Amino acid sequence: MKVLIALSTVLCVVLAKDQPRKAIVYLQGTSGVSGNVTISQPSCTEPVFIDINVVGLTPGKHGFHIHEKGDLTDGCASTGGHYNPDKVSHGAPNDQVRHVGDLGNIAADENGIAKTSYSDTVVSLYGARSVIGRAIVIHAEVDDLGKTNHPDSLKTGNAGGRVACGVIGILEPFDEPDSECSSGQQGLLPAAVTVVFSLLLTRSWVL
Ligand SMILES: [Cu+2]
Ligand SMILES: [Zn+2]
Repeated sequence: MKVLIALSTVLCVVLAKDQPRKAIVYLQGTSGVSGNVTISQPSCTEPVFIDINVVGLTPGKHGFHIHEKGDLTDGCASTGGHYNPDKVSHGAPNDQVRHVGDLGNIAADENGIAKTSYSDTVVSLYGARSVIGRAIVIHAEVDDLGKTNHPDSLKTGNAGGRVACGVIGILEPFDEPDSECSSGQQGLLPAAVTVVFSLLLTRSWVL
């Protein structure tokens, strides 16, 4: 497993170095909640930066997650559960064990405005686990971060209904290949060729 992670990091560095990505989410809800979120990542080895602007919320904390599907055919209800490729328990953003989509809570002020930004080291816009095409969902209630005795605490954080959602779309188009999308032999070969070629190139410069 560690070898795989190291290998995918190498591939990532080789193929996608210094190619920043930026995503945009237009959030809409049925009860007047709206806003937008931008997710940017300078390169695939660096954390994402998430910038959130939402209005129309009830004052207080609201669960804020990435759900697995970008399907809004039945509003926020059809976005599935929290994005959880590792099939682990729900948690807080800073927990070792958490869903990839667990971004904790956002806090709305007395005017219903939530404006905040932070980084996250688990969410990524690159590779097989990219969150592009999935959905961001804001909940009616506070996410308990998996820390209460409620039966849903370790599944959803018991954050209640879904008050707004939007699909994570591409803001700045990118054309470069995605490192992990070809993590089999098809991907390893060109990567190996790139490494060998750049080594040869370096040597010929030295000589
Ligand atoms: Cu959620
Ligand atoms: Zn979760």
